[in-house]
Amino acid sequence: MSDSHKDGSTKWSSDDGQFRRQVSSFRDDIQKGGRFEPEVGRYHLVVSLACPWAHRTLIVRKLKGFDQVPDLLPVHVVDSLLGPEGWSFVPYDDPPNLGVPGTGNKIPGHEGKKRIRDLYKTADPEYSARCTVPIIWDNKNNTVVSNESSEIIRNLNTAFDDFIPDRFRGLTFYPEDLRAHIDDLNGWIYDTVNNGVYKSGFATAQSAYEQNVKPLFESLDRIEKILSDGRNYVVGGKLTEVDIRLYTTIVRFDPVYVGHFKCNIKTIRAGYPHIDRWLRNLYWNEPAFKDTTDFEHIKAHYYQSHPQINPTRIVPVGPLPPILPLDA
Ligand SMILES: N[C@@H](CCC(=O)N[C@@H](CS)C(=O)NCC(=O)O)C(=O)O
Repeated sequence: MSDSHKDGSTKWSSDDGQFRRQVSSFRDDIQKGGRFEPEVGRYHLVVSLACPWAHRTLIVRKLKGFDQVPDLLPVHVVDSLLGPEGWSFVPYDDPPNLGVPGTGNKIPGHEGKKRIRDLYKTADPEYSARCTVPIIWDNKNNTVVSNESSEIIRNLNTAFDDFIPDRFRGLTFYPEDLRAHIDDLNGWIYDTVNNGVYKSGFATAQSAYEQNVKPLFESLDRIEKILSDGRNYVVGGKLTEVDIRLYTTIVRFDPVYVGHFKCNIKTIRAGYPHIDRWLRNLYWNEPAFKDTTDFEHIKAHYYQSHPQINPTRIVPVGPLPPILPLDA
């Protein structure tokens, strides 16, 4: 199941003031016997640290131990600013405070490419849709394997199991026995929370905004209730893709979505004590979450990249701290 809308639209807003996310175009998997064979030194992950969809892939990459194998799936981080030309590669090699090895554009053979768009155009000269992150780049065939994060994170459960240390093999965040439950949660959390913050923030009509911000907070109420028995993971007593996908929205909520996207009925820290406890546990106790979360980059991106929402491009100082300590 993918997260994308099925309407094929490439527009980001429509006549009724509603934000519509485009359908992802590259939808392959890395798998034995397929077009994209698992190999070391062949695939690259291109991300923005600001993007919640890309953030999912960074978390799974780290949880699966790919960072322990040189050249397994190197990460390339774009500049925080999303300009009129789309995402561009950072002009320096090691931007500060990354938490992941940022190599800019050091994809062998493509060093001259300044923008994500240039990679998409290499993969498909006819490509005319938005050039989104994350992407998995195949440097053997010079193409994009996938630009759909929900499918990338599923694929990474197994794609490279032959190359990673033993303890990471077989580790999956979409276990067989929980699939029906995970699919159900993913469905409404994607629509009302992950994408709900965007639909609220990018609405260009009062009615469209209210039609999305209210269901967003109803879903947060529902999640708060699920977590109110003190559990650390949303489903099945273990870390699953539900936690990973929810985390990347919730960690951005108070620093960005409350202000920039007008999702301000409540904050997480003051209004949702159980969601906040769940969030702090993941951030402070699981390095894959903390090490891939860069609040400066996140705030800079949102507040500076959408002049239609924030024409001054001023980045707010708070909230301080961006996330509360574990024992708050
Ligand atoms: N369905 C995609 C959505 C990815 C997406 O929308 N990424 C945004 C950043 S948060 C993007 O790259 N936008 C670039 C643009 O609009 O030009 C996925 O989950 O992988």
